[in-house]
Amino acid sequence: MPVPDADIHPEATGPAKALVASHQAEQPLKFYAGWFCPFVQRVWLALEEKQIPYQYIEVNPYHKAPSFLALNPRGLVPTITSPDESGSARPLYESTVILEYLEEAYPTHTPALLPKDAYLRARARIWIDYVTSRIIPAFHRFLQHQPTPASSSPDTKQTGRGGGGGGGGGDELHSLREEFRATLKEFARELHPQGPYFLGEELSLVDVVLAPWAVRLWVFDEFKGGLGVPAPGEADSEEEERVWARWRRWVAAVEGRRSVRETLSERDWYLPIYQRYAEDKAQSELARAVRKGRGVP
Ligand SMILES: N[C@@H](CCC(=O)N[C@@H](CS)C(=O)NCC(=O)O)C(=O)O
Repeated sequence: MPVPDADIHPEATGPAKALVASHQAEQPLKFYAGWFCPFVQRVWLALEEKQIPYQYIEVNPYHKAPSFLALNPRGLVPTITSPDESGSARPLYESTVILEYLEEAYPTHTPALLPKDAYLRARARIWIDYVTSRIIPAFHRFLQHQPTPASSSPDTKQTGRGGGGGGGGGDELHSLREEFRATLKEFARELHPQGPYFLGEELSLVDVVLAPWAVRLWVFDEFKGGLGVPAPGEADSEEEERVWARWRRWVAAVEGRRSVRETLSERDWYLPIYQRYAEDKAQSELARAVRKGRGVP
């Protein structure tokens, strides 16, 4: 029986629809993607930024078609194939592995998304890992949290569209919100002082790996009563004010990036997907891993 997650709008909409349409022609590099998936968006951003020719192939990864499992035994998007010298397609998966591969396999395609300097490259990898191992699990713990019966009195109800108001879901929801916000704050403290990007004026893989979640932060307003990042002038201290101002500048920079805008679909089609997470009904590998207290699968 298909998992509830399989119920996904079958194709990209909005700006991403046009981009998909312009990448249907046969190309050596095949990009097995799902329009809705933030891990896919990471790879899509790099392909677009670097202008690497690719053929976009829409896959519903929850159907686990045997032909797709033959490429990626875990049946996850993103997956790519690239031909060897004899023309046989070689598969690769895991978004961060694919991103590193694109950097190495297409050295003449600029911009380079990792610094040339070995120290700076290693530091970038620390923060790429931080995004996947800290920020994304905290995003999902907060999003998937359900109130225990004792904490679900009517005034602390948290889910449902617009539910939660400024309120709650009780202490647990509050601390998961804090925990998630703390991961963002730690990231924001590491941003280049002027930026606007993580390493400075130029976009890098550190920005690319977090951007898809940054443009999905609206899900917390929609389902969990907000994220609680203080509005300008409302932070508790000068240091907080400075850190959150820098965070907002980073978000604005990635939101404004052409590659980010053009790889997004219409919000209405993301809503039912994120509602399943917000009600903790999703059965994806990611949802189950978070439920079991593990990290990103
Ligand atoms: N660690 C993987 C995660 C990819 C992933 O979880 N993709 C989701 C879609 S957003 C998927 O294919 N899910 C299918 C499933 O959970 O069965 C990566 O970085 O590429």
